[in-house]
Amino acid sequence: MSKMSFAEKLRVLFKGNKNSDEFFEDLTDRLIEGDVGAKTAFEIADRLEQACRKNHLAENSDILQELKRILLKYVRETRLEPDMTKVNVWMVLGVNGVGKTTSVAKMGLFFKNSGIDNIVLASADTFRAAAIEQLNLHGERTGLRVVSHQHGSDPAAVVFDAAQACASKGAGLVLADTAGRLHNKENLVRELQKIDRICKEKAGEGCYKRILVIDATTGQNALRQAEVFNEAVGIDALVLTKYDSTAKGGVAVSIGKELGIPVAFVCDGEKYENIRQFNAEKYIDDFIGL
Ligand SMILES: Nc1nc2c(ncn2[C@@H]2O[C@H](COP(=O)(O)OP(=O)(O)O)[C@@H](O)[C@H]2O)c(=O)[nH]1
Ligand SMILES: [Mg+2]
Repeated sequence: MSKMSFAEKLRVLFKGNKNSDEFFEDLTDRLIEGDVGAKTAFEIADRLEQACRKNHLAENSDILQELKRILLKYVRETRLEPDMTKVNVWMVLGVNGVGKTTSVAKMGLFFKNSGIDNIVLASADTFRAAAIEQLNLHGERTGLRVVSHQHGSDPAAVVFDAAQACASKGAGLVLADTAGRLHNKENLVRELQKIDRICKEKAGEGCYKRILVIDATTGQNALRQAEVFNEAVGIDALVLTKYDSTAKGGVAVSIGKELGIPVAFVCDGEKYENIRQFNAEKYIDDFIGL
């Protein structure tokens, strides 16, 4: 398969005749290859075609600006900031391997570096012993406090203790790592709902967030994951990981359009500093090569 990015393919496409049906069909194909999702890709191409006809757009730059405008309507952006007068509890969700544990540590350090203290990482993926060790190691490296119980214990109890520890200082931020066994959907949903209740109970008014971690390289699987977790507990925001390892990245467009879930952070590497707040406009500019 070609390693060309969507932006590069778009540049090739724009060398041809923009006034043909073929152009919009090819654009649809490129959008699908870019992980936008078939349904959304057809809609985008349709809208662009209509706008081009209606406004007699012929210049590459005008068509690109119109495409940007359309994509920006679909992508959602949010800024996650803890309210430091209260206890904030953020539950971090996602299937195995997407980068939950790494993202918990990255967000913890991100907010620590922005001057927020009393950050507690909760090791609520008690299903795997390695996950607890992994978070402890991140705690040592970043200087962030970690609350953990032993392997196999009740994840909701870990979150409870972490929130308690955080609340003892009046206010703070709990970032809870969770397990992601999607193959056993029913159990996962039950377990998440139990953790969800504790988080809701422990967080201050408006300070509970459910954050879904999505691997940007997984394409339309990511949309399905978002649907499952959104149905189970409701998702407030996304963290998009492994943006460094994909030439595509259109998944934020389809999740924004289909589910209306906004992106809060993008991660583009394994290091702690490889995290930034999501900027929809910059994301679209990168995507289409503006
Ligand atoms: N290239 C890259 N790798 C990442 C990123 N985020 C996480 N990873 C890697 O993905 C793997 C799984 O991460 P982990 O946090 O353990 O996933 P979890 O199972 O969801 O907790 C690890 O090797 C991470 O270093 C990212 O933004 N870019
Ligand atoms: Mg993990």
